[in-house]
Amino acid sequence: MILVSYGSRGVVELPDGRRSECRFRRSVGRPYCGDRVMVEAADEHSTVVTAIQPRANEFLRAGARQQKQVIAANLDQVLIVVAPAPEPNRDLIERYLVAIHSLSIEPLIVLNKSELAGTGTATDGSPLGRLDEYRSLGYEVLSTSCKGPPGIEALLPVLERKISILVGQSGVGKSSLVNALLPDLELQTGELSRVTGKGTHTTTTTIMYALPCTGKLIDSPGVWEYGLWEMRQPELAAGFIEFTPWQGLCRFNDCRHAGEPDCAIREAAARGDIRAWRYQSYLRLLDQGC
Ligand SMILES: Nc1nc2c(ncn2[C@@H]2O[C@H](COP(=O)(O)OP(=O)(O)OP(=O)(O)O)[C@@H](O)[C@H]2O)c(=O)[nH]1
Ligand SMILES: [Mg+2]
Ligand SMILES: [Zn+2]
Repeated sequence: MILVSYGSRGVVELPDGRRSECRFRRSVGRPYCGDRVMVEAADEHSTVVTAIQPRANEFLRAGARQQKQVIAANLDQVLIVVAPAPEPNRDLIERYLVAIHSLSIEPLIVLNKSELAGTGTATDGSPLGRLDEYRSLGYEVLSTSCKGPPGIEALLPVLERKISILVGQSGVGKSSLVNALLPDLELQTGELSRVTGKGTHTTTTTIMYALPCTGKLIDSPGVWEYGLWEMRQPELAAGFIEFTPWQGLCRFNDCRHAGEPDCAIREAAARGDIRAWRYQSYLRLLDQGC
């Protein structure tokens, strides 16, 4: 399994658990974090990837220049990390939920820095104030803190025996969570920030770690905006899971739910059967080219 991939080189975990530096051959293609690969010994200390196994899934994003970026492969679940500071951008959680739904894997929402939460976010329409509404839609929402109660205990059972990735805005504490979950691991975050006194150390590479509980945890670079990669309208609508009971009930089979007559989904939103802010979010994502 590939733990880190940068350019034409990376680190691979061998079947016996040892780690080895490896090179990628251009003819084999570039493997990504989480890829299962075949390797050959190159010399005493390094290996060469000779084949990449077919992927169960690829977690993608559209890069800054609208190019396809593979963040990681073969995931079991994605943990969307949010925090009271920095506050999530509008539609960020929706974008992640839609992308994760399209891979048929489990999303979880993690409110980190939860010791800072508590005042003024309950009903003000901010993404954080809506965490209870995500819960009532059926999503699992967990609270953590790396600086005090409730700590990170809530994550332990959900990470067991799974390959999980932490995603979210820069500075919400993804690397701090990894650090807290792997007390024996010398991560640059924490140590480095204490030394430089800068307070933060931005992650630049996606890295997979082995958890003591036999799961794997991937830390990823924070984003400013999560860009969906080539999402078509039906996929987008499917990612809004509460639309499901009304799918197929619109007058037009190819209804985009954006103002067409006799649109069951728009009517459900007008009645309040679909939350208006979720429907508005759908319309914005649709407008942005889905
Ligand atoms: N108050 C508080 N601060 C936290 C908590 N978790 C992390 N931090 C702080 O938040 C800052 C950013 O933490 P990181 O772990 O580097 O954040 P990140 O999400 O990995 O950021 P990127 O790598 O840029 O994506 C650091 O100064 C941490 O000490 C928390 O639970 N509470
Ligand atoms: Mg980080
Ligand atoms: Zn419709």
